Amino acid sequence: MHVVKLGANIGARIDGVRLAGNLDRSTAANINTALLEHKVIFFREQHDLDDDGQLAFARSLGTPTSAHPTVTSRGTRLLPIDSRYDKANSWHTDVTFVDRIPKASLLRAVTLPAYGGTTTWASTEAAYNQLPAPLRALAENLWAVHTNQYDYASPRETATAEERQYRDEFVSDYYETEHPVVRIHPETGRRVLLLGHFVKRFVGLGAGESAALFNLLQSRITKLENTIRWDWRPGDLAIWDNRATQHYAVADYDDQFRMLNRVTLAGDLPVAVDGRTSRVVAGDASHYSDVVDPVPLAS
Ligand SMILES: O=C(O)CCC(=O)C(=O)O
Ligand SMILES: [Fe+2]
Repeated sequence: MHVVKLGANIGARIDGVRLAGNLDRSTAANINTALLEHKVIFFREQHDLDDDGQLAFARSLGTPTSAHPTVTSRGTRLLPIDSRYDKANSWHTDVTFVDRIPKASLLRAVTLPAYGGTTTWASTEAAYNQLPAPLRALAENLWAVHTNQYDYASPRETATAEERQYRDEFVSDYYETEHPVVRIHPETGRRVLLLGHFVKRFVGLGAGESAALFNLLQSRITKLENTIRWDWRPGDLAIWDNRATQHYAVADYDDQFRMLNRVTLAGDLPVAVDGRTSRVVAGDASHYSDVVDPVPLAS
């Protein structure tokens, strides 16, 4: 296994591993270590990996969740990321509207457009490290309200019937959770920022001040130096640490069809700098995901 670093703050490609075979425990542990260090890792052209193989590989790294808390009509184990329904061209960390934020996601390219359709990830650890002391103090004392009824989910005039159907399903149950803006990463012990497009406002602040502060912190996360952009080939698999990143699917492929399959791994409850954990305001996510405290994968 050969880890090729792709950027100073985020991203590595892993060569020399065939994911469809039965991976031994030490290889799985090395992959997890690379994931923690590089935040998003890429495996090129794993053509013999099918849905079952993707799930089996995911199980060597953790405990899969069901497909999604609310989007359940398109399969229960894998979530198809299908351009006809949603393009995810907005910066986010996955599923932060529940308390048990996923540890990681594994995304595999199935059908790609002839041009465009890259995905970009950003390191929320680098963004935290770059904060000047006064902004760190501010962020460490801030809590955000995350909900699945976020702005981006609101229906647009131009939405197609498929997009409307997807959005209706997305908000078919209401979830709201308060998370610290700075959380201690459960495996690395490092501080990371926790924001993204499910944030509705900050606890104790109104809409206007929340928007100003959100933009200030969010723009530090998505600074280009903190990002890595992946140009997919069929069979590519990306894994991101969903506790230390945000991502954005670039919607620059017109009306072409694009499909990738996602398997998500269960995570734990975020812990703030002062030791408090995230708090559910509405919704019960226990059918979606176990709360899984990280166990070191023995090498
Ligand atoms: O379409 C992509 O590249 C990523 C979509 C996304 O946000 C996800 O899979 O969580
Ligand atoms: Fe996503």
